[in-house]
Amino acid sequence: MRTRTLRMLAAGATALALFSGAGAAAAAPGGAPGIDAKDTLARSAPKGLHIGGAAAGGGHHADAEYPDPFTSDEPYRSLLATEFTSLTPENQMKWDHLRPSREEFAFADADDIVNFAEENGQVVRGHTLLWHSQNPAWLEEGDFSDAELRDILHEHITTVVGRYAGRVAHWEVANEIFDESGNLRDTENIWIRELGPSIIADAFRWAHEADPEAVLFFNDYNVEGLNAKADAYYALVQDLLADGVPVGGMGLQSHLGTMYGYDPSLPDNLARFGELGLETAITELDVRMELPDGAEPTPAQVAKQDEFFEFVLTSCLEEASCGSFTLWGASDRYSWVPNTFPGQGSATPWTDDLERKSAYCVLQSTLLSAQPGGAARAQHHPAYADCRAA
Ligand code: 9MR
Repeated sequence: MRTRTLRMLAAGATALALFSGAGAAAAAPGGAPGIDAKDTLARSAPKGLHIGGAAAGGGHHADAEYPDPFTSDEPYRSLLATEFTSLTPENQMKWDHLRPSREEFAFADADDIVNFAEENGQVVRGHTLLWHSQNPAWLEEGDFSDAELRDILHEHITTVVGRYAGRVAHWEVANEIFDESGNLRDTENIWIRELGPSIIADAFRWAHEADPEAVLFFNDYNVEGLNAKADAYYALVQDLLADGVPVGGMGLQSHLGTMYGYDPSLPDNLARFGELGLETAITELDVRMELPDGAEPTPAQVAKQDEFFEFVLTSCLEEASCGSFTLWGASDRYSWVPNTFPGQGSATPWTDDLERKSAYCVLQSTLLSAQPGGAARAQHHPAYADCRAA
């Protein structure tokens, strides 16, 4: 029986219906605006569920007008430290960040995040080791033999995973290896194209050798529901497990948009990977919306976004295998969305100024309702009315 399901049932009606209390949550002295260190997502979560956030830096931030968020924005760092129990380096462990050349590893930014997480009692989700995107030119355009490429990947995984052995709890080993039809990306992905699909199993084996304790994940977008892409992972994972490959988890990124809807079969999809013995995780949740010409979200868009966040969180809370719930961005200011989809945005639960949005309140109340005795506690929790009123 799934413990968290029981907790949710015990909590009774949906979280939103339970809130009627009023009151004010004071900001912690020295903390980020709107943050009370005792009143965070991390503190609201039931035991056994990590609440994660992406630590912003690298990637699209490198071309932005603002300085590197993770290393220089103190209120943002304070938010990361207090709201989350898990951090994912948004870009700082990707190949283009870690590997300026074949000979070099540039670990400074990744080390900063791992050290920060340790200081704050957080776990780290490593992201990522085998991907078709954000690879350095020296790799993509190099003229390597198959044997050399294999050595390069082996050395990378052994060195990176080995460096953080015991300090990175989850590794998203293989990222986005299937296309929407469920075919391996065997032209885009240099490793699969040059070395064949068996390199996927090797990557998991090498990662496991370098850190036997880390839980090793697949990770992808558009695999939230029961669809062709998710089916491809389900079939591959079964084959790999039958061969004794140390696959330990399935990550559903969950980049959603209010204009697209969400797939109601998410709980069934999580459950089937759980039944294979895998840990499951929501790894990159955000919910974007169309905001042409800098428009503000309408009440209908906000309501829809609230519903999407609540649905994904509830799906994870109700599934015992779902051990981690990560938000891809802890401020709209740093979200990848407007950069990739001009005219879209407002995708995270925090404003540009790190103020909590309606979606934050929904996440917090949904977490509180999943606590043992959650209904009673949630009913009187002052944070909800306060942040709804803000
Ligand atoms: O958020 C990341 C952004 O800063 C980068 O510029 C972008 C480059 O591809 O990658 C973003 O993160 C992606 C993640 O690593 C994998 N899943 C999709 C995410 C959003 O594009």
